[in-house]
Amino acid sequence: MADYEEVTVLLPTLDEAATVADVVAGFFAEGFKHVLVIDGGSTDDTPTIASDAGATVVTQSGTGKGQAIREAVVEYIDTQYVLMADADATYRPEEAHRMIEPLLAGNVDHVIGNRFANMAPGSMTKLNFAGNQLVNRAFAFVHGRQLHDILSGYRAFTRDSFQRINPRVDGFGVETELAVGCVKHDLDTEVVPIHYDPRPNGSSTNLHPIRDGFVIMLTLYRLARTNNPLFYFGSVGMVSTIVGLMIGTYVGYRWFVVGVSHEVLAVVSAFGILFGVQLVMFGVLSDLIVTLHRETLRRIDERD
Ligand SMILES: Nc1nc2c(ncn2[C@@H]2O[C@H](COP(=O)(O)OP(=O)(O)OP(=O)(O)O)[C@@H](O)[C@H]2O)c(=O)[nH]1
Ligand SMILES: [Mg+2]
Repeated sequence: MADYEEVTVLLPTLDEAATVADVVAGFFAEGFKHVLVIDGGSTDDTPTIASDAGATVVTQSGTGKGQAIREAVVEYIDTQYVLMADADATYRPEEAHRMIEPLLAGNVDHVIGNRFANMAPGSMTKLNFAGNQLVNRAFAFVHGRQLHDILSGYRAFTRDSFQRINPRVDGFGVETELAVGCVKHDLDTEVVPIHYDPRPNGSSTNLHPIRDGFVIMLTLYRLARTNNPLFYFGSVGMVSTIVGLMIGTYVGYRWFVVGVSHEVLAVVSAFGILFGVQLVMFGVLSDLIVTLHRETLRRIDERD
């Protein structure tokens, strides 16, 4: 068995009393030495149960899974590697070796467990499944890299790379931000196929699919500003241009065919087109800056 002295298993918890003991025990059984539970103020006995199972338990100072992960990695973890999982028994500790191996071999900075490789029936609702697919497609399109399952909660990374990404979001957008960070900082990332199991009976979700789905999509878009500015500005610019052209066509039709003029609509149309084209140009320029900046960073990295 590999030596896991430099690995901390990180489990964020919020009301996971039904499962946390098994999850903690599972990771110890696989040979991990440090299990850190960061609790979000559970109203059940999660912290006591986790601590009885042998984990180090701390309470996060803020709210949300993202804030919990950030606080844990920055304030409490001093090992070189972090293995992050949910405390809801949906990920298998037996698969931790495969998750951590690429890191220990020194090949990569960030490992993502791909739940879609082996998804047990009933582990994800239809809505969540569709939402995940949408987010993964949007990510691949906007950020230009296919990572298969960017929202996966089973991840392993070097502490160093986490600090380089420096995620800022507090809630369920944290996985998105980590994935975007991998592309932005050009980190070596590996996708490992894993199993995803249903939450056991008596355990309930903290995820609000609509609200959190919206937050995730917004995070994806917001982070495009520094990663793919052509999309960030260009998409809004295109919409504005198209709307302007459509209104313009209507105004033209009414003027030439019917003989009625619409001054206000004509102004709106002109504004939409001018604003849109300017935004697209701005996107092209920003894209240029980002590309050059990346090139500079790559050269600096090469020299170290
Ligand atoms: N510390 C902390 N942990 C949280 C918070 N919200 C969720 N968690 C934990 O983060 C992990 C992931 O949350 P889940 O509710 O399982 O979300 P999910 O895996 O996307 O959704 P499911 O399909 O329901 O499993 C679980 O272990 C939760 O207990 C929070 O605000 N603070
Ligand atoms: Mg879960």
